[in-house]
Amino acid sequence: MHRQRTKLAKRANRVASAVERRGIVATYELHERLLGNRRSRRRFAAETPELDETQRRLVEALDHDGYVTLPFTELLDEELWQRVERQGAEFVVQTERTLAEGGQGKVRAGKEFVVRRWSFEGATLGADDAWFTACTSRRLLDVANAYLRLWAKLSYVDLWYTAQQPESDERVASQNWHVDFDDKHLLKAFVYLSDVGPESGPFEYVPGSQAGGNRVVRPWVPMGYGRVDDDEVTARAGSDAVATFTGPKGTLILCNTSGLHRGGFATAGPRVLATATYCSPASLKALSNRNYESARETTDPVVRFAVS
Ligand SMILES: O=C(O)CCC(=O)C(=O)O
Repeated sequence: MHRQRTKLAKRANRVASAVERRGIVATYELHERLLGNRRSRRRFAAETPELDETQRRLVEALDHDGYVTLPFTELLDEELWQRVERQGAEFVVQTERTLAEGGQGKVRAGKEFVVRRWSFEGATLGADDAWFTACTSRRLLDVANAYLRLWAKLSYVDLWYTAQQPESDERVASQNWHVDFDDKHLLKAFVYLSDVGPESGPFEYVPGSQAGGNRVVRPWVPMGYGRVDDDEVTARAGSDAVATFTGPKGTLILCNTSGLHRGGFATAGPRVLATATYCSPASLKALSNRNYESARETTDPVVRFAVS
């Protein structure tokens, strides 16, 4: 009797999850085709940003490969870089102190190897926050909007300290190949705040594997399929297909993570970076949450849209 009830409960749960999933997928499609994204595409088309040569080059590379990389100071100025670098150094001191005292810092369940500056604790960020200033600059935002062909939302802003771990550990969570399932109109920015070599958990990507790209391994679907095995990536994309982003401190990577990516398996020392996510208004995340409150005072409608 008890076993029968357990079986029934499991079945009911499965049905409920399938219904919920269908609801989420339908909501995404509705916002993608009719609601939020249509409005945001119209706004973009009415006021297409004027890009300079560097920005145009970035958008072209993103269109073709789904990623591009360059020194931070080729897009944004040296003074801002120095502020971001200082912010990173302070975060490292604070994090290493916490870890030395036996604390864990701000981590998310299942991804304890990444200590976050803000995580999802509702930070209030303004002009005094260097990385937030970079993320809300028109230089970067215009690239995101021009690539996504709409006014994007800035849904996540953070600093990450990826802790060193033994080589014998198994890769877990985002250390494995996966695609982000909450939106196909995605642009993530990563700025290395430590030198990143092959053993420091470099970010990796399969160029062209982004939604609509020329090397799609599996078509993108909202709520997706999580992890993809190494064998499938090699078999379908080819063993030479992977771009591994080693690079010095100050390297900026822009990437559409609706494509296959992984990173953060740092065995030679910690990896420190600043990260941000630009997405469309239809993103399952933008519809539900953002990890900060903006205290940035601006009358610029493009920036206001991104942070609201
Ligand atoms: O830590 C990394 O390099 C991977 C990050 C990642 O998977 C993501 O931001 O979606």
